[in-house]
Amino acid sequence: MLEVVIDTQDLKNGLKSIPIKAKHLNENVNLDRWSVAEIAALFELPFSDLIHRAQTVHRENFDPNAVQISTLLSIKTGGCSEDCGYCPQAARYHTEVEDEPLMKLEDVLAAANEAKNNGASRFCMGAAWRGPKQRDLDPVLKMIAEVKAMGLETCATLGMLKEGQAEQLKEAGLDYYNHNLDTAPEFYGDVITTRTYQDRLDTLGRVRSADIYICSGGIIGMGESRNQRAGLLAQLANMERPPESVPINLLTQVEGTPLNGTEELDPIEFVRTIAAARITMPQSFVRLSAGRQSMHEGIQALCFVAGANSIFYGEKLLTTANPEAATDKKLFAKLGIHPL
Ligand code: SAM
Ligand code: DTB
Ligand code: SF4
Repeated sequence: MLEVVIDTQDLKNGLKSIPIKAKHLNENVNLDRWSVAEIAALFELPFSDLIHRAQTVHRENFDPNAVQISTLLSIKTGGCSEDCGYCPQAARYHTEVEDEPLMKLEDVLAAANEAKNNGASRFCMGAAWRGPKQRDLDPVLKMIAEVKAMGLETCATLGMLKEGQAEQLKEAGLDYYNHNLDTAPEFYGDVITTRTYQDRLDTLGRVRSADIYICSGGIIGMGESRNQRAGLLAQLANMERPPESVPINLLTQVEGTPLNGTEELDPIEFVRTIAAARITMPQSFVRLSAGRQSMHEGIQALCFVAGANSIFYGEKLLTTANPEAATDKKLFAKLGIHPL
């Protein structure tokens, strides 16, 4: 039984139309299943054909000149117990990142206010935790409620969630939870050993059950194969409801982390990954995430043409650099892009 459902929130978020196949009566069941081979075949297309297909899908679903902007804040930096091979915040790696306490509420609110004044529509709070303990969660709930009250969309990335925690976040006013699958299941063990792929899927399940929007994607350029890039996208695209927001990060190499020194990914391959994400997840916001600082603006422009329609904005990601707001404003003006 099919029905066209026009959700005013979707319209507000910039969706132009809702394809009939994507919305079912009473539940949003994802009818599109993508095999890894089908996605790998997208990567193999001549570049112009791939971009044309991605841009066509993009235009069917979104305003092609609108880009959603989120600002990130690291509310708890460093000292993390996990062993994610890319991450400068893991305590076990010798990087320049220090273990800092949880930020004070007033400082978080000042940063959120600045992000809002700079035009961000969403404020994302990140913590270098394996997952929040209850005594950690309580002050974060307060931050979420107050940021929401400022009229910003709220996002948090706090690690793995236990039973009941997602409901508390929802109750506080959380709109999005970011928790990345990071890579394909078969490459995952080469990057992280302190939590499993299934742990990540379980957290995403809890977020979905609590009716919080999912932000989940991964990192490209960690030495994975093209097939494994396709494998990550298959995991995301084949979810019962694909994530509303899909961050595609280019590995930011940080001295002291195991993945520092990995062979650099060809930028065109990064654009291809964005295009494949757009085609396989037509209704998701695809975020051009970490890595923009080292990316030529021509490559960023190609990413927007390939269907990226969200970025992190502001000169810092969590601990590493992001382009200055003024640089991004110039790029948007040059490309005729307007923020959502
Ligand atoms: N500690 C929480 C967790 O890992 O679930 C939340 C914060 S963690 C830093 C959020 C995400 O940032 C990671 O899942 C990873 O995808 C991304 N990330 C971390 N370091 C990165 C790097 N050096 N380059 C690109 N992405 C990175
Ligand atoms: C995501 O996918 N990328 C952001 C956000 N979610 C939390 C984090 C990127 C972190 C890059 C390394 C750093 O700044 O520490
Ligand atoms: Fe910790 Fe998150 Fe970094 Fe992994 S990615 S080491 S969980 S802060």
